[in-house]
Amino acid sequence: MSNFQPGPEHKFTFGMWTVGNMGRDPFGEPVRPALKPLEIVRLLADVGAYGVNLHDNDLVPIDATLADRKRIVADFRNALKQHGLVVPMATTNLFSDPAFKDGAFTSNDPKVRALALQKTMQSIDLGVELGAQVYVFWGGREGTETDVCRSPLDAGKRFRDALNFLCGYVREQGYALKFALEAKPNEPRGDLYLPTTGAMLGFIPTLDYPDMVGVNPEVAHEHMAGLNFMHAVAQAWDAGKLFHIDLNDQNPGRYDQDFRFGAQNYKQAFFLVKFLEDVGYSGSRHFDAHAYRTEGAAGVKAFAAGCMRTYLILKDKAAKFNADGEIQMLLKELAAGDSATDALLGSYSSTRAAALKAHVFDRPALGARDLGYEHLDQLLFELLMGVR
Ligand code: GLT
Ligand code: MN
Ligand code: MN
Repeated sequence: MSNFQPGPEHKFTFGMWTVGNMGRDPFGEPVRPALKPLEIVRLLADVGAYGVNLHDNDLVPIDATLADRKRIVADFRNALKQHGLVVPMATTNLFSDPAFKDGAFTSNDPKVRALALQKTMQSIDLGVELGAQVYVFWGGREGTETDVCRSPLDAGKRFRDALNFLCGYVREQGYALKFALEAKPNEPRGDLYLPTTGAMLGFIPTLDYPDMVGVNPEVAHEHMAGLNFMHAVAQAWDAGKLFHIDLNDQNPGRYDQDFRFGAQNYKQAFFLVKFLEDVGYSGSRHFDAHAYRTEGAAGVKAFAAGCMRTYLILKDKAAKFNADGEIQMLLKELAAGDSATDALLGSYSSTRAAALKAHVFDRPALGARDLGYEHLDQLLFELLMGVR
């Protein structure tokens, strides 16, 4: 792990919209010039990324002719080849165009819903043409400012119908493509439907082809909802649904900040990286973030390099944590078995239930046990701060 140099084996990817972010916000104009797709590819190759992900309109303008599209895609493919970058994930922009101001798949207007399906099929074709294996659905405008306009039941049904339709399309085309649903609690709408990764996980089994559909949890989105991101990721992993992940950072209770990975919560970022590495997550480590608005070209590069370097530093810390004799001994002691009661636990049997009912516990002794988490947590702090 010397020098924390990113390589293709780390599967670090960035959205075109991340390093391409011009620093526009609701209060201010862009502070950085627009980068051409080919400049983005060069920049990402320079900093050592493995891949670049995109919305349809990050590459092909919404009003491009077929001839334009052909030329743009050919140039982009040449640039990818020249710089050794891949496109593992693609998605659709269903939020920028005013036609989608009241949602895309969940809109009350059937024409808007049909347009959203058409745009997504075309964008799926583009993604597959570029090699994408994961297709993300972030419902940027699927929500409300006021619930006077529609029932969330209708919205849910429409969203389900759209995903079922698109699964059917992908199957019929024979594409090897999986869908990953990305939750967010709010912004740009006042409230977004299916606001958390947990909500998405509950929704997936209601689809026609649930095996094709998983989740794309984003750090900042669960933090916006005040949740523990690593717990959400663990639930997704346990369900076999962690198809993709969006890494970035921010504190709870803020707007959608999309800060550099690890910029805000070192400890939570550590537990996340440790989780992904310990379980052997093999998908992209995708950074969905952007440089502070104070930055120019050099700052954008520092931002991208920082995301990957932070991940690798935390990966190294996770290995140190796993190899730390004292920490591991304490963890082992905490979860140590007890031969007298181990036999009482496990799958249900009537003998076990009867034995358990008859067992006498020393409840005060259980409550009086000092668990030692203060010491353990301090050891973690010292390990992370490099004084251990
Ligand atoms: C947008 C959003 C992200 C989504 C992207 C995919 S676009 O930047 O904030 O969280 O992942 O549509
Ligand atoms: Mn975000
Ligand atoms: Mn995201």
